[in-house]
Amino acid sequence: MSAENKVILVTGGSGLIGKAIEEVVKQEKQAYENETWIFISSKDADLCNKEQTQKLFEKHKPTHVIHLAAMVGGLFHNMAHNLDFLRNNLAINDNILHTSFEFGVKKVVSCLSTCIFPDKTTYPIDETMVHNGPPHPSNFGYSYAKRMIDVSNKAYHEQHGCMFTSVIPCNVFGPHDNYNLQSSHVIPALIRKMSDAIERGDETYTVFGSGKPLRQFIYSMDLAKLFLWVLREYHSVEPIVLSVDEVDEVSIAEAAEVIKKSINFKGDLSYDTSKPDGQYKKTASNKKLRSHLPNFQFTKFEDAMKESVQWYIDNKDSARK
Ligand code: NAP
Ligand code: GFB
Repeated sequence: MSAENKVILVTGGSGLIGKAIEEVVKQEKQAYENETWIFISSKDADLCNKEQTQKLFEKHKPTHVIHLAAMVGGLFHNMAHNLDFLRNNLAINDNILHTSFEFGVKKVVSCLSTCIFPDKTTYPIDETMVHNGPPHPSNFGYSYAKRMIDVSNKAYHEQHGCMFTSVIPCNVFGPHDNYNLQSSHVIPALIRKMSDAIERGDETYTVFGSGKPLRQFIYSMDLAKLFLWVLREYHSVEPIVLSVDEVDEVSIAEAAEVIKKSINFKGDLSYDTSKPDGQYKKTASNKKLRSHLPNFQFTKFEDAMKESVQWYIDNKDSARK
């Protein structure tokens, strides 16, 4: 980005990824003194509400927006609330994109997810395949709302020349995650539940599902660095996958074993196959990212897990539960 003063509004700033971006911005503050960063939560504005969104933009007059705010959840939360995920995220996304257009925001970077890709597909999945068929039934509400971001970005670009783009992260984990067991993703759920099992002195812990599904997990701090690169150096409306390499894909069972080791749970893990597995795999190619950043180093999964577990242990009383 050029040197003139910028005001970067981060919606969803209080969440897992928002907090990681805030941490990285703090670390690099000296480098970008012409940037003012504003991290907001739903307490600052309910972005489902157009008027509150408008007031937020009037207050901060952002020149750039990183749009993270969304109704977000794991497999079980999505399965139980597909309509809410659809309506809330359609409303939030339309309010942010249209208000950004009305205020002449120079660039908006929004967030899709590798879980919105077609359920029946060839692998690895890449950015060109987002709309090539229906998503997995477990989270169709969230998926269609997210896909409409990409459609909207292209419409704003075609009709008004807006630089509205999006990134497609794989599954994310790290400090400041959501540990509420009704809505959380698998990694924070297992961290919290294994921590509780240790406190109770349990000798076994039951992981939901077969443990066989495969996932690519990116550490939130790595994703934050990539988000900043997209904001400053990526100038296309086409989405870009931000994921670890395909070889780094692990099974839920392997992830559970890494959590077990990191948190030092001495008991045995068992698997409750009466619980749903969700998507078996959603292997994404990060070839496009690698063509721009061939040498980007992802944090080793075990090291990132140790940091995430330690953060939870140090902050379990204040963590989002
Ligand atoms: P998160 O930890 O659940 O945080 C969600 C954020 O959105 C919070 O800051 C929340 O504010 C805000 N928010 C929710 N509803 C809002 C509303 N109506 N008005 C204003 N703010 C609202 O989410 P995350 O995991 O950081 O995800 C951030 C983005 O990445 C989302 O767009 C998500 O779809 C995407 N993504 C996440 C993953 C993942 O594995 N986590 C993977 C791929 C893509 P409060 O704190 O006030 O509730
Ligand atoms: O992170 P997760 O809930 O979502 O992972 P997805 C679900 C997988 O982990 C399933 C297993 O195979 C579950 O059976 N699992 C085991 C658990 N124990 C647990 C547990 O205690 N809690 C949870 N949540 N899972 C989501 C999408 O899919 O990916 C969302 O539904 C979102 O829309 C997210 O995009 C990134 O990876 O299956």
